[in-house]
Amino acid sequence: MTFAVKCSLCEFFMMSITIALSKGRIFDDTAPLLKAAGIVPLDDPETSRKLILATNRDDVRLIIVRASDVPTYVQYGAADMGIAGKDVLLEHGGAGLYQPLDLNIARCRMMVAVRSDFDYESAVRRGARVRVATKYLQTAREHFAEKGMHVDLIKLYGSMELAPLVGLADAIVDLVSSGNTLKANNLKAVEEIMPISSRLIINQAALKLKRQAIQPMLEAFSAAITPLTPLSPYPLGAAT
Ligand code: PRT
Ligand code: MG
Repeated sequence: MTFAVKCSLCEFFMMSITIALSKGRIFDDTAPLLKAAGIVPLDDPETSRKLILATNRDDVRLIIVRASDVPTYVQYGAADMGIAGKDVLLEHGGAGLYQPLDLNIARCRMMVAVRSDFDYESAVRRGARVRVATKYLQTAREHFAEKGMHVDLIKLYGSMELAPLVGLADAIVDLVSSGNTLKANNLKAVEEIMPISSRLIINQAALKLKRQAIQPMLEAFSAAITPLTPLSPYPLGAAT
């Protein structure tokens, strides 16, 4: 009897899946992919205060976390899988994570931007030491090292666009999507570092132990991905 109970609990554990997601653009773009995999949350994360959301499937639940915390929950196995931006994954480093799919969602670009009146090209030519504010220290460090530029990096947690306006930094490294935030703050993009999209991430141990449950989801996600249309070049240098 005890053995039978233990076994069914154990089977349920082996088959049940926790998916870590962040609210906002990632959730919005993920909902159709989840639906394609037959998963529909029972509450709307935008209006619900619940951090654990049940779904129409007894064996699948969603946890709602900060975008930058998704890889940490998956790395330590508190979630079996999750969806995170490449920006976030580069900063995290990807330890313990399997990254099988680029979902082509929440697309944007990682860019260097400065005040419209700042002559970035001349500062680079002169070898001036440029002060750069960003939330993306790893990515920024690598980018400027590749260019052979000496920069002082200042870590911020948000609203990077403000930094050049109040003299905290000469430049920022931030994500740009429509360009409207740069425009509204009298900034211009001067370099594109890389295109960004969100990836499916899976805990490496969960992939082995729960393959039976994970594999069909992986296939459903994969089939539902919209093919990648290349982003058109972003206008650099011009005050946007
Ligand atoms: O907001 P919070 O501090 O909780 O975390 P977060 O900003 O990391 O989360 P969220 O939900 O805003 O973003 C989640 C993921 O969406 C990011 O990790 C990116 O992979 C992706 N993404 C896609 C973006 C953007 N586009 C984007 N435009 N993330 C942020 N932005 C911001 C950008 O930082 C800038 O402030 O939007 C502003 C620029 O937008 P435009 O349209 O004015 O150019
Ligand atoms: Mg945000």
